[in-house]
Amino acid sequence: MKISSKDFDLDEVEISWCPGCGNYNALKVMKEALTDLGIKPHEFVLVSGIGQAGKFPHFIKAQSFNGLHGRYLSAALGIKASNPELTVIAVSGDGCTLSEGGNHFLHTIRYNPDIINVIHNNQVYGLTKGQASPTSQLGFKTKVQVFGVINEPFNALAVAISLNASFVARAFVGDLDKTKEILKQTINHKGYALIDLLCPCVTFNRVNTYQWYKEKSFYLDEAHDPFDQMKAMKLALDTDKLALGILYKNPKRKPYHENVQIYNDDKRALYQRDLDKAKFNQLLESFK
Ligand SMILES: Cc1ncc(C[n+]2csc(CCOP(=O)(O)OP(=O)(O)O)c2C)c(N)n1
Ligand code: SF4
Ligand SMILES: [Mg+2]
Repeated sequence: MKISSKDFDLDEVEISWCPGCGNYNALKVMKEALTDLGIKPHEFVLVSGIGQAGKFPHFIKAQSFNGLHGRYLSAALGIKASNPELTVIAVSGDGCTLSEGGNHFLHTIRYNPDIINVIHNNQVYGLTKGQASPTSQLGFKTKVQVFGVINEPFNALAVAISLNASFVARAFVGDLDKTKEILKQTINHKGYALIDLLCPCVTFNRVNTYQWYKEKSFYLDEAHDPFDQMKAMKLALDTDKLALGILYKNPKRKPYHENVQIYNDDKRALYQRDLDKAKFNQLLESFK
């Protein structure tokens, strides 16, 4: 049966984001990308942390898991590893992913689970009312950082490329059509697929606005070779001109679940297997 983006709507839910928040476009684009790819609500799981972006699964019909702040990626890895049939999409903010969850971010890239990681990057802590996040730019003033941010911003794309992540992309929610195409490629990738989604916070970040991102960004064209790690790194390190599109792909990495012993001889998801009671009892005995 053909699906439409309305199949992902939750009728009785009131969306609590501010009018104009970039998260609305992120939600719209996600529903449309899933529709185009024919992924039905029961075939994917949305996993999130805490924050405005972390509310994402509350506003879309899907199976979902709302984890702890900064801890959503390990839940996503576990879900995919126990049921590789599911499409697992992990969504959270720049703060949740790169500050509270910085350690999990690094090691998830190393594990290379077959998940999609969407960072709604608004360069601020939105939910807690506008403190600087790890991606806030130098000099960004807030009620806490009254003299402006003094720490160098965390460059998620450069870090991911340096760790040889299997897929690294950037998109801007101000451009729905192109973002949808980039997101579809991200979802289709096999292995850890990161998309840094520039997603303005219209209430607490009056510097990095829709207009600011529009002026600062440009699209990669066909001349860009996404398999060239050094060129991708150069693009990621350029924070004056923000490259949009697929920056880097590493075809050499196998997804995590294909490397673990439990799937060597039996490709079935864990839920499809019978419990081996003898082995289970043996395990329990071993703890006595
Ligand atoms: C362990 C922990 N530390 C801090 C908080 C408070 N907290 C909740 S959301 C948030 C910031 C979220 O910022 P970000 O991830 O960028 O998401 P946004 O709201 O901007 O979408 C913080 C600090 C918390 N809930 N748990
Ligand atoms: S505070 Fe910012 S991130 Fe949160 S809903 Fe409002 S505009 Fe969006
Ligand atoms: Mg944020």
